[in-house]
Amino acid sequence: MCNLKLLLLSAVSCIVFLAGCGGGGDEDTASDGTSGATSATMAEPAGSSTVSGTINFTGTAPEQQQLNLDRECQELRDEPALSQQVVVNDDNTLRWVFVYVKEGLGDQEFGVSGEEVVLDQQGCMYEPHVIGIQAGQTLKILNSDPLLHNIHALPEQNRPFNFGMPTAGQEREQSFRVPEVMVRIKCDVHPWMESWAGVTEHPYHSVSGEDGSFSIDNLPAGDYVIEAWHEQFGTQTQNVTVGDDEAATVDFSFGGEAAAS
Ligand SMILES: [Cu+2]
Repeated sequence: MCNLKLLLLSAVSCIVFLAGCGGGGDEDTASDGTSGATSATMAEPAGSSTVSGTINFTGTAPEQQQLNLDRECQELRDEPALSQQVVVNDDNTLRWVFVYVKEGLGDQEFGVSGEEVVLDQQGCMYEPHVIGIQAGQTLKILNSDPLLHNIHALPEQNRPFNFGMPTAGQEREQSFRVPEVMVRIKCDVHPWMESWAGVTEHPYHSVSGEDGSFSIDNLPAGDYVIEAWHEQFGTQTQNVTVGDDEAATVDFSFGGEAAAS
């Protein structure tokens, strides 16, 4: 009887999430070796340079819109859910900007970081909204909610993945094989749920936080093109030269007149 019940359950979820069960093709991701944390090494050669800075916002900061959650999701939350698309901090800096080394590392090869990048589903929102991850690095996807989410990645260079996570405490590992800035991730059950992953060949990336700052550490000395990406304001690049044991500062400005390139 137990087996029959299981069979019925999976049949039902297949009907609801056809794409996740049929042509999803994500099953082999875990066995292709790219997500094997045990064999991963830390990125090398680790340098001694740092490029850091602040993402400033110019113009009038828009109000963060309150999202229209369904009742089931609202009941999980103490506070209303706010849109994460444009988040201007109190000090007029911009959150959720993905900053990375776009050019300048040449043909250097980097070991894949053994650290997992965690993407949680919590209160019917993704946490965090923007992640940086190396190609081949493990992305650990969690469901902290006692309800069904269907996580759906929509890359152009990488293999898409799409599957349901029906219970609280569920975990699943994925990875992206090749660099891609950016990969959109959404939930097919809750249309407001959206997250972005910046996938790079190397570990030199950062996401601006609650003070608008970013920091790219352990860089080798060199001449670099640094790109900053924001989902509404597009991308900007700047050149920077940094020597051994040096720290260089690169600030960006988005919004207002300085909007998207
Ligand atoms: Cu969801």
